[in-house]
Amino acid sequence: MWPSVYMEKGRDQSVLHKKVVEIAQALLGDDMAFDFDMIIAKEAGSLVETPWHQDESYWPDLPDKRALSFWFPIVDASVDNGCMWFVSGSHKTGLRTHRPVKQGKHVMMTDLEETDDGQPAPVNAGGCTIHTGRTLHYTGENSSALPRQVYIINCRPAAMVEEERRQKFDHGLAGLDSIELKAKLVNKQVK
Ligand SMILES: O=C(O)CCC(=O)C(=O)O
Repeated sequence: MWPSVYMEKGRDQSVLHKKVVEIAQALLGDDMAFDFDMIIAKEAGSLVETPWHQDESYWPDLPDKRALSFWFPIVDASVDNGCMWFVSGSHKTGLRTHRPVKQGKHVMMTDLEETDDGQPAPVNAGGCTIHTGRTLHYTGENSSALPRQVYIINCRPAAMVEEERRQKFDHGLAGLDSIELKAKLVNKQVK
C-alpha cells in the first residue's frame, strides 16, 4: 500500500497524479481527490485469482459512494497474465453481498448472477482501466513467465477522504513502519 510515499519528489510533482485527479473530476465531479494508491503483483505462474468483487465491499459505508480506481499495468496485461475482467453496467447497480474467500482472510468475493456478462479488458503498459467502487471486476491467474505488476490510484470526494480518516480508515497508512515516511505523506495528502 501507499507506494507514492516512496516517490522522491512526491505526488505534488507528478504529472500522472495530476492527470488522474483531473480525469476523476471530469468523470465524477470537481470534488474528486486522491485517496490512496497501491501496487498489486501477480508472480509468474501464480495460480491466484482475484475473485469477482466490488471495491466498495472493502470500505466503510460512506454517505457519498463516488469512487474511481485507475489501474495502470506496468507490463502489458492480457488474459494470460491476469488482466482485468469487468461486468459491463455493474457500476450502476447496488452493492452485492460479499464474503471473505476463506474464513479469516481479507480478500472479499461475491457470486456472479446469470445475467452478469464478465468480459476481459486487456490493456497494454502505458494504458489503464478505470472502474468505480461498484464495478464488478476480477483478475485471473498469471500463467505467463513474467510477473504482472499494476499501479493503482484511487480517488473519491475530498470530504469522503476526510470522513474515512475521521473513522481511522486510512487504507493501511498506519501500518507503514517508518514515522519519517508517514510524516512525508501526511504533508502531501489530499491537496
Ligand atoms: O490487480 C489485481 O489483480 C486486482 C485488482 C483489483 O481488484 C482492484 O484494483 O480493485
